[in-house]
Amino acid sequence: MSSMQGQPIKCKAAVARGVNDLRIEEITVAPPKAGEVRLKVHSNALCHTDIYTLEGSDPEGVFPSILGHEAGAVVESVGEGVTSVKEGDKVIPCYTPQCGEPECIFCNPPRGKRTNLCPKIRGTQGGGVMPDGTSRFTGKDGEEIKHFMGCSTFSEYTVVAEISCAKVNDAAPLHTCSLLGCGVATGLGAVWNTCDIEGGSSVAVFGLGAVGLSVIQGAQMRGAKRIFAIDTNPGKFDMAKELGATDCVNPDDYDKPIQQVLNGELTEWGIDYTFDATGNTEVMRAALESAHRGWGESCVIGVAAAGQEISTRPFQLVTGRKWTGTAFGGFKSRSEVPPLVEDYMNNELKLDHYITHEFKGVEGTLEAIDALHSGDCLRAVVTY
Ligand code: NAD
Ligand code: AHE
Ligand code: ZN
Ligand code: ZN
Repeated sequence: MSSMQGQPIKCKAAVARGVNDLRIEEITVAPPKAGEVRLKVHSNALCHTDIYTLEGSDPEGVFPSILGHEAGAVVESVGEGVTSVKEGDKVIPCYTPQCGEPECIFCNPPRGKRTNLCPKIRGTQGGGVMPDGTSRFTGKDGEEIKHFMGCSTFSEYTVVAEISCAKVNDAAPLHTCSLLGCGVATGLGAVWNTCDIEGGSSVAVFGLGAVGLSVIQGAQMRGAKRIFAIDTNPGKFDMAKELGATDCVNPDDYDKPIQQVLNGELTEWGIDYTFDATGNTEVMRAALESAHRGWGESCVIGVAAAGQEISTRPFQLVTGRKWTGTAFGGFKSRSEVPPLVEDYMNNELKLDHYITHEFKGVEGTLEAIDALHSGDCLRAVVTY
């Protein structure tokens, strides 16, 4: 049994004190309550959404808080009634929980087969607290520090709901598998679950960060015949080609809107499936308008800054295009993340190429943020 079972743990965390104000501090992490699990975080891969929140762009962003939601961890202790994980288990904390309760229409068939959006703890999670409405984190003066996305993995220890814990293989390398806690799983799932593309389809991906590149990887694995990789940073094209892109396109090379290039010039009628992985609402529009006349489907993955809205001429939808979106690639976290880990361990899913930067210790989070801003970083993994 953990020597700290039932006791508060003092540890280091990167605390977001305010907009762009991230500080390394000692915090206290209370023991898990009923239905909760305390985790020793092993590695955290920085996701663009953490930065977006730190920059003050998320309407749900609250301060002070502990950000981070793409991680691998080990169970330190469990609260009353927890049965699905135990001390020592390796887990991927997931921001989309899966309660699995028989009455949850989002977790169960028939309709629940189509979604991963279990709402069981979404309200409290969005408010930065645990399901009972309180926080497990306190700062050095005893003040409350909020949670974030049900994960808060910019900390050596965190507390999450049991229903947010995907238990994975005991031999899983957590620093790589952390990527399956958000970005890479999202891109793969956008292709495999949300759009469920057919082999032989054409695909276009706008934005070649880890999310967009994993769309390419997923499309290639599904047998897409033509894959357009679009980015204003041509430095991203080599990796896109390695993963299966057939055409790399830089919108800055053209003097007309990129949708007119993709739909009408590079293709006659547009592209079967298009994905936004930039978070830019103008790009979302371009992605929709690049989709094929009659049946093209465009999937919003990117998270837009607060207050931004998307628009297009209704005619684009009248002529058969569909606009959709994805959260965590539609993967049901507890049942569908562990098989992704198995695929990685069996060499059926490649992940290592996304890790372009590695840092040590919670302090490394600050360096990881600088790296993510550099333009040549896909994922910066910090191992604590
Ligand atoms: P990233 O910043 O690493 O990559 C974004 C890429 O977009 C960069 O390569 C950049 O050069 C490119 N880009 C920027 N403006 C462009 C433009 N006008 N045209 C073409 N390319 C452009 O980000 P990421 O980690 O890959 O995440 C991508 C987006 O997905 C973010 O908005 C993130 O918040 C979001 N996200 C959503 C989910 C979800 O579940 N829906 C999950 C993870 C991440
Ligand atoms: N909280 C924001 C929206 C942020 C958002 O869209 N988050 C994505 C995950 S980004 C992961 O990197 C998401 O899946 N949201 C679904 C959910 O339930 O949070 C806002 O606008 O309020
Ligand atoms: Zn994320
Ligand atoms: Zn549910």
